[in-house]
Amino acid sequence: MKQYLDLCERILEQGIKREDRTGTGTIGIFGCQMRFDLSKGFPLVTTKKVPFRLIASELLWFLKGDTNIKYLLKHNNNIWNEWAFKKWIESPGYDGPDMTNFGLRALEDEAFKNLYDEQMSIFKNRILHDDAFAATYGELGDVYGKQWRDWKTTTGGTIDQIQDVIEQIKTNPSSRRLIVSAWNPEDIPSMALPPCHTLFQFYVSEGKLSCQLYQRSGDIFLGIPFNIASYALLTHLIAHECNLEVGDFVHTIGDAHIYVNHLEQVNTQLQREPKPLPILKLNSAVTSIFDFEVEDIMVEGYDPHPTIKAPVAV
Ligand code: DHF
Ligand code: TMP
Repeated sequence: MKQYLDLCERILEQGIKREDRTGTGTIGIFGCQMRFDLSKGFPLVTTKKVPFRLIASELLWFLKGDTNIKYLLKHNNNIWNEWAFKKWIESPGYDGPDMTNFGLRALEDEAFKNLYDEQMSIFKNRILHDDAFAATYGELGDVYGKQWRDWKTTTGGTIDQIQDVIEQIKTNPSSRRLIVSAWNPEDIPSMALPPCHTLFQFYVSEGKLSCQLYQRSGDIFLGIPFNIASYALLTHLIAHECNLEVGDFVHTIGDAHIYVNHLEQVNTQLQREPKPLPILKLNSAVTSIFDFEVEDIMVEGYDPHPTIKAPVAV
C-alpha cells in the first residue's frame, strides 16, 4: 500500500488549502493515479484497521440495485446513515429538535452531540421497524445501485449496466467500451450525494481482468481506503464469474483531499510500517456475481495496525 501512503505524503507536502461544501476545510491536489496489481495481494490498507465487512456489504448492496439504507442497517453497516438522516431532518415530516448542520455541531458541542445521537438512534430504529417510514426516508435517491442496475432510458425502459458489461467481457473481451457510468446528470438533483466514484472501465488482456475507476472527489483518509478495496473486490467478483485472473486496479482521482480535521490521523498512519497484504477468498460454489452474500467473501491474513478514528464531513 505504498502508493496510498505516497499519495498522503504528496498531499501533505503539495496540497493547497481550500474551503469545501461541508464547511470543514481541506488540503488537496487535482488529478492523481494509483495502480494496484491485484495478483500481488488484496489492497486493503494496513496502516489502520479498515472494516472489510462494511466494504463487502456496501458493494453487495450496490450490486443488488438497492438504494435504501435499510439493507445496510440490517447488516449492521452505518456508513450511509448521515446522508439519509440529512434528508429526513430537512423533510416536512420531521418535528424533532433542530438538527441543522449536525455534522459540524456534534463535533463542537457535547450537549448537542447527545441530542443528535438520540435522534439518530430513533431514526435508525424507525428505518428498521417501520416499513412505510423506511420506504420514504431510508432512500438515498437514485444513487449507485439504481444507476448500475436500473438506469432509466428516455423510452421508458431500463439498462442493467453490470449485467451488460459482464456479458461483453465474456463475449467481446477486447472491447474498448467496457464502461459503467454512475454519473447521470438528469438524476443528480434527486441524490443524497452525487456519485463520487463516477465511471469505471474494464480491460481484458492475457486472461486477466483490469479495472480503472475515475473518482471525481476523494476523501483520502476515510473514503479512499474503502473505495480501493471496494473496486478491487468488484474486479475479483467479475473475474470470478468470467473465469479470468485478476490484473490491475487503476485508481484515478480528480479532487484528492485530506480534511483538515484528519491531518493528525494521516500523520499517525505515515509513522506506521505497512504490513503484508491479505488474500481475498471467495466461495467457489457461487458462480453469479449477483448471488454472493457477505459470508461468501473473506480476507485472510489481514493483520493491520489499530483503528484510527476520524469524524466524517457531512
Ligand atoms: N463523505 C465524506 N466526507 N467522506 C467520505 O469518505 C464519505 N463516504 C461515504 C459517504 N459520504 C462521505 C460513503 N463511504 C466511512 C467510510 C466510507 C464511507 C462512509 C463512511 C467511515 O466513516 N468509515 C470509518 C468506520 C465507520 C464504521 O466503523 O462504522 C473508518 O474509520 O473507516
Ligand atoms: P462532495 O460531493 O462535495 O465531493 O463530497 C463528497 C465527499 O465524500 C468528498 O469528501 C469525497 C467523499 N467520498 C469518498 O471519498 N468516497 C466515497 O465513496 C464517497 C461516497 C464519498
